[in-house]
Amino acid sequence: MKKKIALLLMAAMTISTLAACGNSAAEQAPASTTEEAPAEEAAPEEEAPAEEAAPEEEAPAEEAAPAADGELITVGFAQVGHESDWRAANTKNYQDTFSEANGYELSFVDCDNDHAVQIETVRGFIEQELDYICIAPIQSAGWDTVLQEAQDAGIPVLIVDRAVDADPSLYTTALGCDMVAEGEAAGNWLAEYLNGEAANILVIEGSVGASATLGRTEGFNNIVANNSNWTVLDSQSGDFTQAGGQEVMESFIKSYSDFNVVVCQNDNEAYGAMDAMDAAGITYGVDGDVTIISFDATHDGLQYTLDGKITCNVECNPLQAGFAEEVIKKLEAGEAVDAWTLVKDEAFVAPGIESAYAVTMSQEVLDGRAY
Ligand code: GZL
Ligand code: ZN
Repeated sequence: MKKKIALLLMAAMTISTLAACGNSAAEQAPASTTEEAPAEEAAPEEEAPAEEAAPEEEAPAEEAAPAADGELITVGFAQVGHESDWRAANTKNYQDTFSEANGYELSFVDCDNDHAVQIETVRGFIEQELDYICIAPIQSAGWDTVLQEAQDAGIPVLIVDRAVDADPSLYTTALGCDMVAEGEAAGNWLAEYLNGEAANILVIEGSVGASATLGRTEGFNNIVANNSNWTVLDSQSGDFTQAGGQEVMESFIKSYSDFNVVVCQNDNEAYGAMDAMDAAGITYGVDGDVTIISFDATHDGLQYTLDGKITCNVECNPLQAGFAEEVIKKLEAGEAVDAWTLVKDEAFVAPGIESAYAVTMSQEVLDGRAY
């Protein structure tokens, strides 16, 4: 019943559910299937003049494969934004999975890295009485109130990709990678690689307050603590973007001259850092003065790893929509769901490096990747 009302509401809705962030159309991920023509174009009471009346036979609406009870399952997805290649892969995976052909009506909103927009987006999903709400939280803090509102409205919430700093009883399930473990994997590999050599480390962190940033920083620092001849010279946020990575690396180069390790908390920041080091004539990679560690292991990031430019790349698999769909199918069937689903990942290192903590890159490994 809820779905029927929601669908009617959406049909009546005259505002587009395109990304609420006001960014350029080019930036917005493709609209979901629930975007509506703006109000001024919708004139339901007007009848098309007789001569233009549609032929008696209406072309049948494209039949979507209905869900079990014959209706589309309505899913809202409040996505972080479009800050990185990883995010683009994650967004595409959700749009491919929660398609009408698969029995879903997806309301996708790109929240453009703006926490306030993301909160209002979730409130909008609650008002539309969607069947399920997925949230990839831009930041961990500030979620209790709106999660309580969703729970009061009886709408199951899936926290996906990143984590929220809220009482777990306020949402149905969470899924994603273990960011602390990713940070520790990077540190453990570095200790193995340096084999006792000292390290002066610069860290380009991800977006402030994101669980991916907090976790990777915590995990890596757990290993720094075990290596007395390692020094973290500085740690600044590059906001998970290439421009941010370049900007922070440029400022680091102005302030520090004795660093031999740069940790970038995602591939796009690493691309920016490499641009900055190129411009400054600083060499990096397996044959350079600076060892770069990156996270995400996207296709381009692994190409740089294969080329020996990024020496170690710790994966965080963006293809997570299938896990979210599994949860929704179980809930539709009235089955219990796990509170937490871990999305497994691994680390990769440049050719010629053998490691207990990482897979050695080859063209075959790169060609075998799904993203
Ligand atoms: C990790 C994800 C992070 C990626 C970045 O699960 O949240 O956000 O590492 C992305 O590329 O911006
Ligand atoms: Zn934008």
